Amino acid sequence: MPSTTTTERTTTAWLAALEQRIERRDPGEPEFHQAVREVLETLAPVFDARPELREARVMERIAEPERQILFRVVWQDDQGRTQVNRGFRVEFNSALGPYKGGLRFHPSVNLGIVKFLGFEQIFKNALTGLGIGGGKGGSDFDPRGRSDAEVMRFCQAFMTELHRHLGENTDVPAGDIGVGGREIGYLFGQYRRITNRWEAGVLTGKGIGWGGSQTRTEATGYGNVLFTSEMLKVRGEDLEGQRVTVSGSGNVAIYTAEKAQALGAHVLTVSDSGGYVIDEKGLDLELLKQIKEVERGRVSDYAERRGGSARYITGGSVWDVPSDVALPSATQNELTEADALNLVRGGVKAVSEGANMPTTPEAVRVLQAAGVAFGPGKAANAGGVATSALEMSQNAARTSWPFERVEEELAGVMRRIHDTAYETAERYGRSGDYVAGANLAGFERVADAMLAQGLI
Ligand code: NDP
Ligand code: 2IT
Repeated sequence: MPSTTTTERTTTAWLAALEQRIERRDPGEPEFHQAVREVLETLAPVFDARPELREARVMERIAEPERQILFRVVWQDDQGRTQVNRGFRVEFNSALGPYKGGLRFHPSVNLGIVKFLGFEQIFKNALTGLGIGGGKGGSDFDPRGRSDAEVMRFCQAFMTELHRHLGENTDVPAGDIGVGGREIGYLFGQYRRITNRWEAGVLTGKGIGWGGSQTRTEATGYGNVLFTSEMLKVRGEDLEGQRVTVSGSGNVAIYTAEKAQALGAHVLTVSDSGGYVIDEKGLDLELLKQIKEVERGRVSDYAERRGGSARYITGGSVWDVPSDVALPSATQNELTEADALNLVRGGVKAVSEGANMPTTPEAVRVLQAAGVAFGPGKAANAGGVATSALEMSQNAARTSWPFERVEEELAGVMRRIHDTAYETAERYGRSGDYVAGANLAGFERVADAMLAQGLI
């Protein structure tokens, strides 16, 4: 039908112009632009079907954060020297609930990175169906090589400013790269001290003894493996006996490996910014946890202590290792077009993003064109934030649920997210395209709430 073609062309051109406006407005934020582009590229069908959304300029509104907070963080190191860092919190969208999303402490953190993460978080959180808005924050503070006392002083200084913007019904941070249980503890202690309130729901990822939820530590990794299993099920397969490669060796990577092993997979690799380990016998997770979670060591230490079956490769790419299933769980843009071509040559069947935006757009295209099942982070790694929302529910009810209950809820959420992404893609004629399905479904939930709430 020529008229449909014309509309589609017009919508695509309009979306491209919108993208350019967003890029011009905030230059120098390449990761944010990439995240916006990846969403806009898939939204034409919904704007064609529902012109009122275009009329109401909902996408322009979503791409503009509701509030951006930048602040100075001054603290003292163990030598008594003054250190100055920058703190960020981007409160992106609260149409569906309080701002919710992690804090990242890494030297690479800047406003563009926080905005990319916050933008992704809006759609991810909408997909969980659990009533949480989107936000993200962090600092260019580098926790690597810092003592516990230094990390504590930094967290206290960071929270001394951030606390005035938070609240269990306002904005609820959690962890991300460089922020785990230790940091959440120090942040919570300082929040409580300043506000004189036991407000458990103001942070998630807390310790089990003081308001934390069972399964939160495991949730992102477990969730991504559950999502991968759902994608494989559609193809009449499961994880039993599959060769799995995992990148990263932090929170997400470790529990990805644990769940994949529990489902019978052979998990071969982990990595860090220095290199990767290939362990032909399959990872020894107890040893990995001891080195990473207790000693805060490197994957090279793992290879040394594991003995014969493990090799450490300095530099290089973990995606050089052929596998049936690849689960990137380190950081953005870590799986490139060349890596994707390698994976396809090695016969990969599924790639699912534990990290946020780890696969470059060119790599996504290669994988999808080759018929590989591709799980985008917004859907595949939503188990972490979903379990954070379950932690908030438990905090609000002043109760705590057993591990099995939270794990069962998590499995249900991941199944629903998979089915929603799958069915939405079908409905819009993008069968099997989980990127389009997740973006369209997440966008519709946020857009409908915004329309109903007036000019916000
Ligand atoms: P951690 O800090 O626990 O671990 C991060 C891992 O990724 C480390 O092995 C680290 O290696 C590696 N890494 C980080 N930056 C780089 C880099 N620039 N180059 C190479 N390797 C790097 O973080 P998480 O496991 O929590 O987070 C991993 C990813 O998962 C991130 O993309 C995060 O946004 C995403 N995510 C996390 C969730 C959570 O609940 N924690 C939820 C959903 C997504 P090194 O030590 O050498 O830096
Ligand atoms: O990217 C993410 O979803 C997270 N880092 C978890 C956020 C959260 O609030 O649990």
